Amino acid sequence: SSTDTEGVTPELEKAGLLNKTKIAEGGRKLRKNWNPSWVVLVGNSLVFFKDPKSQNPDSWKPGNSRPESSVDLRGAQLQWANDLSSRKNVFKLRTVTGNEFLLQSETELLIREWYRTIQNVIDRLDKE
Ligand code: I3S
Repeated sequence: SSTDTEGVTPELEKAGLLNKTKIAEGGRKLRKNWNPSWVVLVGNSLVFFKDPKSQNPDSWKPGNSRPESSVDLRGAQLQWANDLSSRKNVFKLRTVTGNEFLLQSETELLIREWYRTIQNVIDRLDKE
């Protein structure tokens, strides 16, 4: 975004602990490997941290902690995916590059909030 290029820190939308597994890379199916992940929604990106030390509100700021990976939400798609797992409260995030992730929480309210917040970002980017 323009704020990035100006060196302004983008806005933190949401952060929390979810269970995550990547199920496809560039359209190629991957074997599931569920792990807890500290997930941070900031600007146009969903950023994943595996280090529990990263679980503080400032961890996502540049230089504060090294993310495991980061997903560009522009053009991404979200869908509920209870058919893709025996786990409950699961949704799938698919990026334009064909990377697919499942995100899950034991708490229905929590996963609903994540779904709604990420969808809002995707919708905002679609309109730009
Ligand atoms: O959709 P799948 O393939 O049944 O997913 C399960 C398996 O990937 C399993 O791994 P292995 O087949 O490598 O042992 C995982 O341990 C499970 O967690 C996967 O299923 P869930 O329903 O948890 O997404």
